[in-house]
Amino acid sequence: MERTLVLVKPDGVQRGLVGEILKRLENRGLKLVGLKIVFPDLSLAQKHYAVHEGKPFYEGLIRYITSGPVVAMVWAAPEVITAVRQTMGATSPTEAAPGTIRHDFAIIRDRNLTHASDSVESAEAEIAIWFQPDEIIDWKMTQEPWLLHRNS
Ligand code: 3AN
Repeated sequence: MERTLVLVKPDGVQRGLVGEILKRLENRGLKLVGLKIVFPDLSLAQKHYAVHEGKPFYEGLIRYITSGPVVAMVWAAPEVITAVRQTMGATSPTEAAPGTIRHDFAIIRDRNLTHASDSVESAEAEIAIWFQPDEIIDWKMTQEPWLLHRNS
């Protein structure tokens, strides 16, 4: 099943929004298969944001993500990458649709609370950066038939 990495970044943790973000993803019927709190060091931050290296905002991004604890999660579901990015909203909170996390809880792009993988390839690479394989739990959701079974 498709998987994605979600981070509640230091602003989300400091503002006490971990539960709210987790609840919204749980409410969508996604399966939580990995969860931990991490204080990212420089090396972890550089690996995570390697695609942005050299961009004008890179140094600030690294300072932001290493400025406090981050809650890292892995969620699984069909089309989970699209579903989670939809729940997060656009990168800039003022462009994010009402009802999305970034619209409802943030106001500027540089404090936009969350990260979510943008493709299957980046999801798998990012999960490997943040989690050891034995930290991912494969479990059967009892409500799965009511969420995922197709009619044909
Ligand atoms: P998203 O988190 O929506 O996937 P990315 O991965 O493109 O967005 O960007 C990662 C982070 O880099 C964003 N959360 C944002 O804070 C920052 N960022 C992206 N584009 C810019 C930009 N043009 N100027 C400043 N910061 C940016």
